[in-house]
Amino acid sequence: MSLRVALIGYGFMGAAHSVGWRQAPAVFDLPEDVERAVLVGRNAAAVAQAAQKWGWAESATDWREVIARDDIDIVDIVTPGDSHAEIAIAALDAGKHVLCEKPLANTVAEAEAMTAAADRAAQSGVRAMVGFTYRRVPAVTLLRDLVAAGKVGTVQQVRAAYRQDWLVDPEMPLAWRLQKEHAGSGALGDIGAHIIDMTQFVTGQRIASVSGTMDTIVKQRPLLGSGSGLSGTASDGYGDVTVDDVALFTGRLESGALASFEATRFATGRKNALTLEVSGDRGALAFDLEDLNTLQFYDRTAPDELQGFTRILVTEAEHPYVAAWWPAGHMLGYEHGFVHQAKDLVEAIASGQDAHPTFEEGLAVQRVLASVEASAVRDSAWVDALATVD
Ligand code: SOE
Repeated sequence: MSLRVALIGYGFMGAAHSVGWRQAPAVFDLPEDVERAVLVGRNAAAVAQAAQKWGWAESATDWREVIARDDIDIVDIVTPGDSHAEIAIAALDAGKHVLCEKPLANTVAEAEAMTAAADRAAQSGVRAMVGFTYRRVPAVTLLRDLVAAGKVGTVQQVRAAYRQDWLVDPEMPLAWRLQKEHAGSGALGDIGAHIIDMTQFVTGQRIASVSGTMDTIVKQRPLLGSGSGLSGTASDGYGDVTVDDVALFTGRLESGALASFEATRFATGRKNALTLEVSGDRGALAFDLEDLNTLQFYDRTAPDELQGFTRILVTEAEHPYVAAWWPAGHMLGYEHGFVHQAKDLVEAIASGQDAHPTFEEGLAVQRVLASVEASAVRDSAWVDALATVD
């Protein structure tokens, strides 16, 4: 049998997910085959062209019609955040497995409704997963495994940063990611969500409370003229930026350990720099996305003459996901996370297991995002992130 996928959206993430769906059955021995059935988008000519380029059998313009089809098993949502809830809930109610891009929603209320729909659908074996793809970089999965195995001992502090610089140019047009009604928030929800999820994933703990501050550095930008997404060109008029450019926040994990976070689109010179460091009483682990095939490990229990960070080359067959790829020392890249994501979802569907990160885990991230925003408007007061609503 094969699982037939409908992908809704065809921007940057549409390309990345298409690679994932194409490569997963070619590289891994999946329990079910995968078919790239339909690519959905609003512009008929553009979506047809993308479907042909990325190997989708068909294209369509109406996601509701596609979801109603009996021959679709998985609905993969890569649209802007303002349509995640409507599409995901409709797909789950129609009995389709769902993969939804991060952050799960634009608000906690939407994420709660989506999680309730996922819980209902789970009773008939339907799976719902959020696309926090970086969990599936082998070095990040290994980091999580090593923390769980006690290699750093008790986690005492976490340092996380996700830094980009694509907004430093004030003439960069007012794309959907800069509009609250479409994106929910700015750097916070787009890239801060990744480091929140990664912190909760690698420590196995939720972020219980936060104190944060946010800033919008360029407050007006040229309206989008021709083009779309982030690659459009500017027109003459200007409009207000309604989201954050920078979010800085501190969190306390459930254990009480402190974690610091920086999410910014104004880190001049930093293109896609994500770093995560976990410090414990026995050792430390550090990950850097710009060097994603490696993990740094410091073992405090090693003899004095061997003290120092060790660079683990995460390309051994014993490392997560790696055995199916190339011999040791042959590197993986950004796109492999999307392949691993497709593989893990197919395996969860076939085995009847939860597909992590579940919508419940996506909702937990959403509560942290809302808590940072709530804290920022209250002079950085500490906000309980476990129960936060909008
Ligand atoms: C844009 O900031 C973006 O594409 C994010 O939306 C992705 O989640 C991240 O992988 C790269 O940067």
